[in-house]
Amino acid sequence: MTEAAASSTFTPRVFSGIQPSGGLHLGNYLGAIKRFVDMQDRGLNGTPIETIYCMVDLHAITVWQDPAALRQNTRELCAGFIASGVDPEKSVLINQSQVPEHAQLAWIFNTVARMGWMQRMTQWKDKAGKNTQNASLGLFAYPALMAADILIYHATHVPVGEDQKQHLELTRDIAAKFNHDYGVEFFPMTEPVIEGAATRVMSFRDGTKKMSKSDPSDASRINMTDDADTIAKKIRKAKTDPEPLPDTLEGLTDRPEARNLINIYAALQDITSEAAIVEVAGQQFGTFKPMLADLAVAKLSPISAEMARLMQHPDEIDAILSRGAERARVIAEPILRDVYKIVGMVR
Ligand code: AQP
Repeated sequence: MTEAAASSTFTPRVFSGIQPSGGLHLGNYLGAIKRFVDMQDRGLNGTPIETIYCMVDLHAITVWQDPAALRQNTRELCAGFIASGVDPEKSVLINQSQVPEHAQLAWIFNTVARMGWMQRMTQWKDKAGKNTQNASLGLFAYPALMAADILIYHATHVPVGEDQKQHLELTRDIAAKFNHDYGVEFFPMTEPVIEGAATRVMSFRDGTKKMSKSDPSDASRINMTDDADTIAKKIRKAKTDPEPLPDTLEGLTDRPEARNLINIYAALQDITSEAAIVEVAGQQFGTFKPMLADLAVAKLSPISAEMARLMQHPDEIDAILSRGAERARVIAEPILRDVYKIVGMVR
């Protein structure tokens, strides 16, 4: 089966997810949610496309989550999606565990994926660390569940940050092996969509590490719930170097912290990093950082205010997720039924 043949027969559909494993941060917003909203509102290359966005709580529990915190983080993540512009009328907005077909298809994929594939995943190596014997089986199988999240909707496009590229390649490997083993053209060859100036937002403490929920240093990231003063303070204190900003991106080679701030500045304004560096060429960080802080506060404060308002109404959030699950299952149920038929399950 050629890739072109595989992808051309499927209705274009977008799926992506975020783990409720902690508070949302600027990396999640610029690398993922902001782009989810663009796809929902502008479609893919101008063509309208169906969009499904998910809080992946089953993924979150592959490392320990306090149950009360998980519930709170799931609702807060849903509020973050909506406050950022994901419209539950336009997009299907779901919590993963409320659509059981994800986990059901993941089991089938556990039998398709190979141990060697999983062992090569850098996220597995990073998160399990040296003590792999003590990591959960779920953490090891994480990419098979992610493949199921995507393929249970026959999703053709997945907007993600750079760090998820390898998992998307594995999703294609699983789809291709399933199709090959069962002699079908059932699953699409899903395309990752990794675009924009901020596909990899880095830590404010170390420009070689990605900004992450699990970084023990709160100063390493901007949380979407941070107030204006905290945002400004974190940007002011972000690690940089003593040189002024150059007039081309080449001038930022070997200056990862400066490059990170330029990428953030560009992504917040929806311009390219090339355009951003031209705009601020020659500035010292003493001038650039306050400008970046003002921009970040202007863009992020309305979102955090709306998140706080939505969090006053957890029942409404739960109702949105129930409705989303119903809509999602209309797509997922028949696909799972067909998978069981293909595999030979008596139903
Ligand atoms: N720093 C980042 N820059 C750009 N995009 C990012 N994403 C995450 N961090 C950055 C993108 O956000 C989406 C959801 O990520 P996730 O929460 O499911 O998992 P993650 O990548 O493991 O996020 P964290 O913050 O790093 O969580 P922890 O600390 O728990 O491991 C994905 O599209 C991801 O690319």
